[in-house]
Amino acid sequence: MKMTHAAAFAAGLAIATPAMAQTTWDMPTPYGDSTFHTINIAQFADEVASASNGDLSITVHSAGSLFPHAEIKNAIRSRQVPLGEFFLSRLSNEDLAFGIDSQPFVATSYEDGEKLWAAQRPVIDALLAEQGLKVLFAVPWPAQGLYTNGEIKTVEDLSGLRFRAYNAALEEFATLAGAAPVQVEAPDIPQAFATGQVEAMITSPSTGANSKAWDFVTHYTQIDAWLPKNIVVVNQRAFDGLSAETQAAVLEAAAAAEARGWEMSKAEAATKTQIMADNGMIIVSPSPELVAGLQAIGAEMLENWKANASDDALSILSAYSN
Ligand code: PCA
Repeated sequence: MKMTHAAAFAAGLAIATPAMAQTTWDMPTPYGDSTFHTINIAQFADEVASASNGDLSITVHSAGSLFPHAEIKNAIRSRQVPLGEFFLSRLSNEDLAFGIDSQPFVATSYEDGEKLWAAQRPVIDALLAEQGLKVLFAVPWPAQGLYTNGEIKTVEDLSGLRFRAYNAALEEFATLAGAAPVQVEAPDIPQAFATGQVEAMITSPSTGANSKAWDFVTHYTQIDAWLPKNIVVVNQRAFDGLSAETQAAVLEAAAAAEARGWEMSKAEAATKTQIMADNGMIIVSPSPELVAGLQAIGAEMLENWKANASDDALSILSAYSN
């Protein structure tokens, strides 16, 4: 009797509850939970779970908790994790095509950012496919601005500052401005300022507000210099191992996440700048002298970029300029 009862109970449960998750994927990101990108990928994970009827469940691991930023791409490549998010232009040491969105003043509006991504995507798709990686989507950070103590009136005012950097382009930028670049991951920014490791930075209002920049700098100068992107990538073999229905669910959720992420980014620019102002930061427009000096640095960087870029990378720039 007991056995029959248990069996009937189990059968009833199987009917009454939705299908259990068959596959669980871990998804690392370098950025913290309050970052809009992380909120967006958490929603992507939710949508994949519901659209696949629980067949695929994705667990987001934020703030570099599963893999350090520098290792995420290779962790996906070697199938230590099936998918993940990272800062696209960090791959520019592999091919400069990855870094065009972090070149100053190439694309500074969302409209131009979209055009640039359309030109960049086929090249990025092909480069990552060679490594067994499939692009799911990419989302830009808001335009990058300058955080300092005191007002910066000309590029010369940046001279000698310990300058936080997040990729090679920003290192080059800081160096050309006469500053001293120091690589610091986004979650470590408050600590790096508190300990004096860095004293200025360029990043979005999102990262500025999330790191409570008002605790360590007085001024935010809206130089709106570039719109760098995060990218979400899946291991092709892991993707191929999913059922056709689940693959379709992932691609559909990815397209939705890309569209939603760009809108979130646009909204962030204003709301996070306001939060910095509300917390006492002085928000300034750059002086014409500062703009001219920054543009001269950007022009020099772009010449360097062109001189070292692959033909595919150069094709992005010509497609974008057309
Ligand atoms: N925030 C990230 C990347 C660009 C941005 O706006 C960071 O500062 O690391």
